[in-house]
Amino acid sequence: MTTTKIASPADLEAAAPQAAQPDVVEETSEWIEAFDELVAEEGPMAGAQLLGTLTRRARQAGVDLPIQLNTPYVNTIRVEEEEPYPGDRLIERRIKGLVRWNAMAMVHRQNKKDPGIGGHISTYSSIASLLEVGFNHFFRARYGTEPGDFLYLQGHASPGVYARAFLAGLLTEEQIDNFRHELRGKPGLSSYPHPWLMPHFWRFPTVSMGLGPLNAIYQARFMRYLENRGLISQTARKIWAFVGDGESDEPETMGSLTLASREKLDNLIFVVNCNLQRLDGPVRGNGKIIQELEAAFRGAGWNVIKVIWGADWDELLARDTTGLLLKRMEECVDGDYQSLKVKGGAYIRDYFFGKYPQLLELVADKSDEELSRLRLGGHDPQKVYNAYKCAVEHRGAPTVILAKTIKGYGLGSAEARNATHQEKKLNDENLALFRSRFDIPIPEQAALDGAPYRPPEDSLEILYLKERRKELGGYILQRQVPKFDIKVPELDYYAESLAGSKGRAVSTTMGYVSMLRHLLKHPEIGKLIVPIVPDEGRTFGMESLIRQVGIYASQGQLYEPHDQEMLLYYREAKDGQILEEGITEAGSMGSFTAAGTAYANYRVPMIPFFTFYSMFGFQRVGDLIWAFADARGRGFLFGGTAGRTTLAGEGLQHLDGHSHVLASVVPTCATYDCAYVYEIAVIVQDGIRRMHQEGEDRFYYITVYNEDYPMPEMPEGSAEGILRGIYKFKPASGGKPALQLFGSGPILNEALRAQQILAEKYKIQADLWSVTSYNQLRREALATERWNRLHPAEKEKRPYILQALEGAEGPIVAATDYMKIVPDQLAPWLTGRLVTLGTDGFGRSDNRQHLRRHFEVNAESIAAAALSRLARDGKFDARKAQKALQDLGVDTEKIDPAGA
Ligand SMILES: Cc1ncc(C[n+]2csc(CCOP(=O)(O)OP(=O)(O)O)c2C)c(N)n1
Ligand SMILES: [Mg+2]
Repeated sequence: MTTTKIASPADLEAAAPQAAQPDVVEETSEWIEAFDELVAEEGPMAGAQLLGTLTRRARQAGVDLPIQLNTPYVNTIRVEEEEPYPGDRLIERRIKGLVRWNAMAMVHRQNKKDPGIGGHISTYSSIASLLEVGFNHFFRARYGTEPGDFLYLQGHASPGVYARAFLAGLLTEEQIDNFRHELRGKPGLSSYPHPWLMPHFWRFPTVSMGLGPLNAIYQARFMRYLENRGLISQTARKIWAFVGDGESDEPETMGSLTLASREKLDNLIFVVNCNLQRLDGPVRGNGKIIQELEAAFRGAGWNVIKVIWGADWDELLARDTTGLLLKRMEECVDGDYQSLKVKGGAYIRDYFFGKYPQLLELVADKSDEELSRLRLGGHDPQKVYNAYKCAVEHRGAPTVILAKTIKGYGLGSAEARNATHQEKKLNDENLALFRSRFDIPIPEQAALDGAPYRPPEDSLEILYLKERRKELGGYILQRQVPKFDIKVPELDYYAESLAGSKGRAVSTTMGYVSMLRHLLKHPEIGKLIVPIVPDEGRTFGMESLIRQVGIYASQGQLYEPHDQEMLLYYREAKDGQILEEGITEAGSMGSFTAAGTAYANYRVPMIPFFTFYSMFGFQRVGDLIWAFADARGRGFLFGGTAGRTTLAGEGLQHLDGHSHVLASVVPTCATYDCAYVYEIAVIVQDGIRRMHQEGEDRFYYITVYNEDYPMPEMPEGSAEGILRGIYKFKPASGGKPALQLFGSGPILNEALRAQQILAEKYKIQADLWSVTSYNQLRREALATERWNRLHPAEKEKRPYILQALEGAEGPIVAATDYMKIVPDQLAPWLTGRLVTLGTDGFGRSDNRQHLRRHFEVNAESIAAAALSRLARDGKFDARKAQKALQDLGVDTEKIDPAGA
C-alpha cells in the first residue's frame, strides 16, 4: 500500500539545499555524483525520468515520501534558459519613467487641489514593469479579423493605465486633469475600471477584490465554449489577469482554479503582483506568499513561473558555491524582506548577508548603495519578458506568474512601508527625487504641482510606444460595440406560451423551460442562447434541454452514460450549449458575465439565461451581479423555486422572500415577479428586442415558481401593462368595486380566491390586478415626479401607476410572496390606500397552506385584511369584520411572523 503526505515545513527544510549540512548517509554523495553525471550526459529529461522511476519504486517499497509542491525560492526560469530582450531597454525605461511620472502626478495633483479625493500611487509603482513589458511586447489588440487579448487589471493601478493611454494619445490632458472628477461638465476619468462610466475604454470592472480573477477564469472557459461551438474562430488570444497578492485571500480568487486546469485553459495567464503588502500591512509577514501561492496553484494543476530575483542577483547566486545564499533567501520571511527594503543597504549587509560570514564576503565588493539597488524579478524587464514568453507558449494548462515586486517602487521614502498603500501625495523632497530619477524635463515648480508631461509627438519615446502598439494590432484599451443586424422573434413566436395550459396544472418554471426549449430552436437566435445552471437543472425540469442541446464539455463525453438507453439521458458534447456549472453560483455568474458581455468582447450577441435557486442569487453573489451591470451585461437571470411560501418544506435557508428587494437596487436590472407563463413570454420577447435589437444595456431578473396550477391565456391588450408592471387581470363582476386587490406570482391565485370570498360571503366587489413589477412602476413614478419637480411651470404628468388605476376606487390590498417593502415601493403614490401583506421574517418547513397562513398571505388573510380596512374606513361594520376574521380562520392573537 502506498501512502502520501503533504510536505511539512520540517520536510521542506530537510529538502532545502544540503550544502551547509554534512551528509548523513555515506552513500548520498555517490548517488548525487551518479545523478549529476547522468544529467550532464543525457540531459535534464533523463534526470527527471530517473527520479520519477525511483519515486514510484520507493512508494512501492512502502517509503513514505512527502508530496512537494514547492520549488526553491529562486526564479523558475534559469539564466541559461533566458532569451535576450527583444526591445530597446533604454527607450522603454524612458517610457516607463514617463508613465510612472504621469500616474503619480495625476493622483498627487488631484489630492493637492481637492484633499481627500483619493487615488493610489503605490500599486501601479509596483506593477509598472509587469505592464510595460506586456504593452510593448505581448498584449495583442487583434488576431487577424478577431479581437485581441483581454486585460483584467488591478483596479487601483488604473492611474498608470490612464497615464500610458495619455502618452499614446488616447486620453487628453483635460481628462488626466480630471481624474476622479467626473461631474464637472468636462470629460473626466473614473477612479477604477468601470465600463459603465467609460464605455469606450474599460471592458472589465475589477476593483472589487476577487471578481477579476474569477471572471477571467470563466472568460477563458467561455472563449473555448464559443470556439468549440463554432461561433468564433480559434486564435492564440490570451486572457491576462493581473491580481494582487493580498487579493489572493479572497475565496473568489482561488475558488475556481481547478476549473482552469481541468479545462486546460492555456489561453489564461495570471500575473500575481507579489509586492508582499496589502492595505494594512504585509500579506504574509510570517511566511512567504510566493511559496504559498506556488503550492496552491501547482496543486491545482497550473503551470507556475516564479519571477523573484532580478539579474543583479544572478551574479551573486552564481558566485555562491556554498548554497548559503539560497538558504538565507529561504530563511527570511516576507516581513524580513519588507524591512530589508525599508531600512536600506547597511541593514541588508548586516541583517541579510551578515548572518553567515561567507555571505558577507560574497558582497564585500558592493557598496551599501549597490546592495539597496539589487533589483527584484518583477522590476526586471528581462526576467518578466522571459516569464511572459514561457507563459504564452505553454500548452495544456493555465499559467500563473508570481512576480516579486516592491510596493511604492521609486517613491523614495514611501517605498515598502505599511502605510504605503494609503499614500496619495509625495512630499517635495520625494517629488524632486522622482523627477530627477526618471529624468522628467519639466520645471521644478511644475513638478511640485504634479503637472502632467507628454513629450512631443515626434519624440523617440512616443514614436516607439506607438510603433510597438501598431506591431501588436493597435491600442488594446478600447471597447467598441458593433451594430448588430438581428431580427428577434416577434410575440407570435411565443404563441404556445401565450395560449395557456388548457386547464392543465403546470408551474411557471415548467412554462419557462418549454419556452426556452422553443427559443433554442429559433433559426436565428437559437444558437445565441446560453442556458446556465448551477447543478439545479433537474430541480427546474431541464432534463429535456439537456437532451436537446447537450451540456458543454470541452472533451466531449468520454464515458457511456449509465442512462444512455433513456430518452432524456445525460448528454455531454463538445458543442453542447448548456453550461452546467456544478455547485457554484459565483462561477455561474462568471459565465453569465462572459456571455452577457460577449456582444462587446467577441462581437457575438450571446443571450444568457442563468437559472438558479432564487435564495442563492442576489443574496449570494450580489457583488458579481453589480459588476455585471457595470460591465453593461445583457441577459436574463431566472430565480427559480421562488417565494417564501411557495417552495414547500425547505425551510429557513431556502425560502426566498427578499431577492426582489436586493434586485431592486441594481439600476440596470428590471425585476419581474410573474404569476403566469404568458407574462414571462411577453417580458422575454421584449427583453431580447430591447437588449439585442435596440442595443440597450439592461438585464432582467424574473422569478419563477414550482407551484402547479392552470395557466390562463393571455388577456387581450395586457402586454403593455405586463411590461410596465401592472394590468387588470379580473375586474369585479357583480357590481361597482369597493376595493382593489393586487397580487403577484402564485399569490395572485390567493388574491383571486379572496376576490371570490369577498363577493360570495360578504357581497363586496373587488377588481383584481396582476402586479408584475413594483420596481418598474416605482422607477417610472420617480422619474415622472422628478420631471414634475424640475418643471413647475409645465403641466403636471401622471405616473403610470396612477394612470393605470384611473377610476379604480377604494383601498388597495396588495399581497405578495415577497417582503412587504416590495409593494410598499408604491406607497408615495397610493397615499393612505395601500394595505400590504407580505412575507417578512424567517421561513419555516411546512406546506404551502400552512406557510401562507403563517405569513398571512393566504386568500383568507387577504379577504380579512380587506374587511378590516373597509371597517376602519367606515365602509363595513367593525364588529362584523372582527367576526369575519374568526370565520375565515384568521388567528388574531398569534405571533407576528416578521419576528418569529
Ligand atoms: C472586496 C474588496 N474589499 C476591500 C477592498 C479595498 N481594497 C482596495 S485595495 C486593497 C488592498 C489590495 O492589496 P493587494 O491585493 O495586495 O494589492 P496591491 O495594492 O498590494 O498591489 C483593499 C483591501 C476592495 N477594493 N474590494
Ligand atoms: Mg499586494
